Amino acid sequence: MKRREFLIATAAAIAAPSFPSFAQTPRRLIAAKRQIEVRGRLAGVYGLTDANGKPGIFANEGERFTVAVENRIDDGLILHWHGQTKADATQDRARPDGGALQPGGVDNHDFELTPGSHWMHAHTLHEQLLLAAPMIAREKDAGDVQDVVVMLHDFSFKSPDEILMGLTGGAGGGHAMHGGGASTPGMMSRLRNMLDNMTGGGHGGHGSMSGSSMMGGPHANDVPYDAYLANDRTLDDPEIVRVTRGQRVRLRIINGGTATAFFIDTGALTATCIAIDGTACLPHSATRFPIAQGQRLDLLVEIPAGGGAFPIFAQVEAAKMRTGIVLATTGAAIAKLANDGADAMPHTDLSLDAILRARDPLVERKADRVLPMVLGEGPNYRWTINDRIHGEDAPIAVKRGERIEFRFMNPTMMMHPMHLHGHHFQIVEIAGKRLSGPMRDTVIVPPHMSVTIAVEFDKPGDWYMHCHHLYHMATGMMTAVAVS
Ligand SMILES: [Cu+2]
Repeated sequence: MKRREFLIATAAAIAAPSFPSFAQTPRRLIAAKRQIEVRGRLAGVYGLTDANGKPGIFANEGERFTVAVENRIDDGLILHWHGQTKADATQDRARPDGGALQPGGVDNHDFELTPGSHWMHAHTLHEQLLLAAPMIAREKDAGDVQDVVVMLHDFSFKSPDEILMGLTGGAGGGHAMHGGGASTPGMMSRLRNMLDNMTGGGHGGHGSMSGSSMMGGPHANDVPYDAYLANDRTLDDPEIVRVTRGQRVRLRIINGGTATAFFIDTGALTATCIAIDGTACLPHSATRFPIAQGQRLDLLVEIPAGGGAFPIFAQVEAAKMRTGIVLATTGAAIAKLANDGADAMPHTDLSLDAILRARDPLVERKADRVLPMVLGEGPNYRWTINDRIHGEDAPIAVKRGERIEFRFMNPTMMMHPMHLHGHHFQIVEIAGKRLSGPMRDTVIVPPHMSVTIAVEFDKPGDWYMHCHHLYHMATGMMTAVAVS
């Protein structure tokens, strides 16, 4: 499919005022190669589209994901249904014994879609090649709003393997799936001491590209990207979404970036956050919102009666680079937008999470167990959980019905967006302070901070828990929870 056709199909899909039932659309999803144009150059990437070339799915609450997934890429495919809490563990290839769908193969799925803004993506380095798509079940109470889906990506003309080599310095690090590398006795206690002291700085042993980590400050953006994309486009040629004066628009923003956290900047429009990670929260209004890798933001904005053009930016944390889309009424003049914002954004943190409250929080009760999860870093870009890379780890055994609190502690200099498969959880503690926070499936764990999440394990099976920074996951920052 030509880029223009693809873009037209995308625009038609996301700008339609009402949606046909998913059940009436062809129930196929095809993972295949495609080409896009980035900053004047053609790039070979992957896509996940239905038989009409529309990326991902947009269905309605209550509908089922009864879909045949076809693998038309020349490699094994491991897809994750991110945020689908109603799916059995066996529906997800991204599990310890899930294997890969071989080229030419078909997987048949059937489960009830979880309402809200979710997404699907490769659970491998293929994610860097844009193997990701929206997976949205429009809520019954979504009301008379225009839905606009925005998928963010970080983009490189380098292959994901080259990027990984650059990070590990070619040392191979503790590559996931292969194990290897001994865990150091005493490392845990040293990490804990470091966390207790919260002295900041002074820890070395970082990968070759991450020198600033050794200089003491928090560190982000360890991959030098060529571009940042919103719905496959840069601000050189952004998507223009036609909107109506006085109409409310629900932005459903998905951070499909592999190593990049953004801030959403709604500029002249005050936005009301009504859901995060696909779960409803009490309304909170602002113009700037953090969104880490894997997270989603549902923002309501109202187009002024006077009309106009309204850029919605996604700017990289701790940097000026940005991408975005433009909401525009008919006839509005659309100014050229710079790829850099005027000022650098701060680092992402938990200040939004500290304010947000879940619409449907967990019932308050004491956890059955509290488990410490120390996020660590070793030489040559070796990222660990409780001092182990995936492959050296043992799954965390949990009984069905248990409520577990995971206390993430981060003595490293990078933020880790920690994601649990198959469950939403509640944030119940930030930096030692208890709270009844939002429900999420991916939580920011800032450098030198602790944050605790509560999870009700209600479904048997093995569920991955990992950092959603793709290269942290690939080099070891992953484990599994085994629910029996
Ligand atoms: Cu990480």
